[in-house]
Amino acid sequence: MTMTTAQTLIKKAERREALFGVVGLGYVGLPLVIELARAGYKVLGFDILPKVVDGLNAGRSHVKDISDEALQEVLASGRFEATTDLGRLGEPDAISICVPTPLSKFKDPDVSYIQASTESVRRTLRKGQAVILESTTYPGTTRELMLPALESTGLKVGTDFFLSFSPERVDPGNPVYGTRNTPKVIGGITPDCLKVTEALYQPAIDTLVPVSSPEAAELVKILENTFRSVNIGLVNETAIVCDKLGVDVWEVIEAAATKPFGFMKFLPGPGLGGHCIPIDPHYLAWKMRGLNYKTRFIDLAGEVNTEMPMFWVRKVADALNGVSRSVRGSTILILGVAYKRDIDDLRESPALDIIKLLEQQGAHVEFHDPHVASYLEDGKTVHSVPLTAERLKSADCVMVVTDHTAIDYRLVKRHARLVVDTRHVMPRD
Ligand code: SAJ
Repeated sequence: MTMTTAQTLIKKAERREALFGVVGLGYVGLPLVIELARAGYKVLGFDILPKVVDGLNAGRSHVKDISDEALQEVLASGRFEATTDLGRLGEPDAISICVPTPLSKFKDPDVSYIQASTESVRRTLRKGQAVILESTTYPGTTRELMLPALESTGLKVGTDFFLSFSPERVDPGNPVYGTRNTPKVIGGITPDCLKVTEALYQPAIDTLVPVSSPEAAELVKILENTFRSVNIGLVNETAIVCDKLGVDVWEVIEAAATKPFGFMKFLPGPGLGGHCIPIDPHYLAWKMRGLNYKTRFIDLAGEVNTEMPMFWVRKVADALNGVSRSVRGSTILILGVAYKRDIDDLRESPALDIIKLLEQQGAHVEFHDPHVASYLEDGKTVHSVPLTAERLKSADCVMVVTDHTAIDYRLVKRHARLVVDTRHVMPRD
């Protein structure tokens, strides 16, 4: 009895004979490559950046969570090769698409990378291939945007090829949860799409969570990140409320967190950074606008979170005012510019907004970040300055924006004349 295409692919997966393709070798795609290779698959990685591909093939990882050693081990096993040649997308039996889904400057979803990848896959789509979209996107993208393109080849989904959505859940810098031990949600266009995708991921991921459709899987991811954005917005608003009432918001939150049920601790901060939390909820807001529904929580959380940089700049102005100084002409040292602690990523970092606001008010701003040596600001390179007693003493105000563990906060406390601490990390004794 001849096996169906689905059965053949499932067998190949069980025997680790399936060749796995991963499109997009960044902080999502590269960890997935490593786990797939460790599980026994041969993996062909695709990226549009030659320097990324060359670096990976030379055993150099550009992703903080993946060490060169882990990459070299996988290369030495002969189970990984990176290429820029998208014409080779006909080779893999499974293709995971892990490309960015940023916002356009009008805060609309920018699904151009998904479209470009889908087009590349379409060109070489063949019988027996499974395509899995991992990039966070609005509900409906898999069915409305990818499916028609792939079926325009004449191949039938669920029979000739398979299409699913399985959201990435990478938490950069998380020392406990990685790609293998984070449960993975999967939604297939057809039941066989789901079965095939489960068989393909099963060897590399400890726990799989099947759901009934790609839309459900797309919404799971958006709900996860909207949950964070809304709760961070709530504690940021609480920080503003406590400031007006002269109450310590961190004391209030720590005490609330002693409730053993029904409460989850989030902490106020300088605003919302990263490539996900500030962005993903707007994918849903955009989709629902098209259906005449206003997602008020998402929009309101976005408003509160984006006003936090200005809130903290006003705190700096108040602190300087307290010592009869103005922001204008003051030297302000920013500690930490990455969007969260112990990583080097600057995307959407509120530190950049804070620096811009302070400079607009005439301050001279320097920064120290142990993970960020420099970054490009309006075409010029700004370098991290060494954290020394002299530098601290000479600053009119020191502002903790990202609470990297590598920073010596006792040194800051000893020498800084004024400190504005947006992360409540300074020693309190
Ligand atoms: N933040 C706060 N207060 C908090 C928590 C976070 O102000 O209580 C800020 C952070 O400083 C950061 C931003 O929010 O600027 C996002 O922080 P994050 O901890 O959500 O970190 P991300 O965006 O790197 O990763 C998140 C994942 N994080 C966690 O679940 C802890 C997860 O939501 C997703 O897997 C990931 O986004 C993604 O790729 O979607």
